[in-house]
Amino acid sequence: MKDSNSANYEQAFKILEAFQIEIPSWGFANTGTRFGKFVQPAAATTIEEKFADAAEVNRLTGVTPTMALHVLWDLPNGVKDVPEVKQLEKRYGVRAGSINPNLFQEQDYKYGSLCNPSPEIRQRALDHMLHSIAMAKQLESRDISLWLADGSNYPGTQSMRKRIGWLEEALQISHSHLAPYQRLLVEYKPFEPAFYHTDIADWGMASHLAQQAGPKARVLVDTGHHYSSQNIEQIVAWLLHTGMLGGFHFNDRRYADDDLTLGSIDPYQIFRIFHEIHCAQSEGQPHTVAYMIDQSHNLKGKIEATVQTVATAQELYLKAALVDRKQLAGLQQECDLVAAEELFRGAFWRDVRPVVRAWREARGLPVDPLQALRASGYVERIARERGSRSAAVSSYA
Ligand code: AFD
Ligand code: MN
Ligand code: MN
Repeated sequence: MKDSNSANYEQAFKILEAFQIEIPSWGFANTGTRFGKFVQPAAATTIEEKFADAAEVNRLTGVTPTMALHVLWDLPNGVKDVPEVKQLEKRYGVRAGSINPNLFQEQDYKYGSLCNPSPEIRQRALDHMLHSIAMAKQLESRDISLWLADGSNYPGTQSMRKRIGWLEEALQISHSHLAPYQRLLVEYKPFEPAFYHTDIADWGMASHLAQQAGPKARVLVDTGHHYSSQNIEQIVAWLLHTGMLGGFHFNDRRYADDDLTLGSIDPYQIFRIFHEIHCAQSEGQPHTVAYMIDQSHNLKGKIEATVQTVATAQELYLKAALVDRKQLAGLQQECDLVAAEELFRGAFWRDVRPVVRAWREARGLPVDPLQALRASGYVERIARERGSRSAAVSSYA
């Protein structure tokens, strides 16, 4: 990039200036797989520690001003915890971001929450949704980001159609409680923890549910929630075309929802997703697309992995933005396949790290956030301070 005129740098700086991504509170906590957990001395075990870690990531990267909160894990006492969160926002300079209801851990939800055959349990789940929306309002959070684990494990054990009806009703009621500025993001996932059917299994179901819930509902695309051959950027193109794209949970996966660091397996796919968004936005389609990370690493250091994902997202976002869309459209029109592909791939191969480093320097940020994290001693310090506590704590605390 350096060798071309400074206009390129100016263009790239403008693009980077427009990019922000939300980090998940649960990305800093001890987690694991169903086969066990490897606790990390530096893992956060309190909401304050999560805010401190989020503030460190934002200090290093400059593009993560909000942190997604999980209702049960971060606000266990519900609205009573809101004043503490507001204080932490001020103290650490990071805002509460999307609010994630938790309808998958309580024993009552064994056979489902909003889709449970028991009307009492459905009501309990709906009350949790409304409580989550109330908390979001008090925190002035725009997005209520709903992932529903509901489903079944064996054919014939549940009426899938009845569950659709219950879900439609619950989301309509939830939607009616949203403030004018709020949105309900409906996330889909084909499997896990349910293994025969999941009630919101794909983008079509999520889009239907969002459209019938009301005008402030949209679809949330978690990049880990697709079968390995799925063309995610095509799903994104459809959601952009129909105006139903609400945002993303970014991570990477080799099999499905492995929550690996973004771009660690298939960075080209994320580039193609961002390209669809840049195309739509350059054609003037007004989209408020929420970029959020959803990862929680069993092995990598929590903060290191978050910084890695943020930096990777920035680079891929910029690479995709620098595609010469006008020239590409012409080549697509002429069906000049190789030229179109070479232009497209060429943008992906371009090394934007120098211009990202220059942008960071111009912003007074560390040019290499990972290296700055290591040099800061932050992780070693919190490991000493938190070490004894975190060993005793179970996951998702
Ligand atoms: C799990 C689910 C889903 C959800 C996240 C946070 O698969 O992605 O968004 O937890 O609740 O990864
Ligand atoms: Mn997710
Ligand atoms: Mn997931």
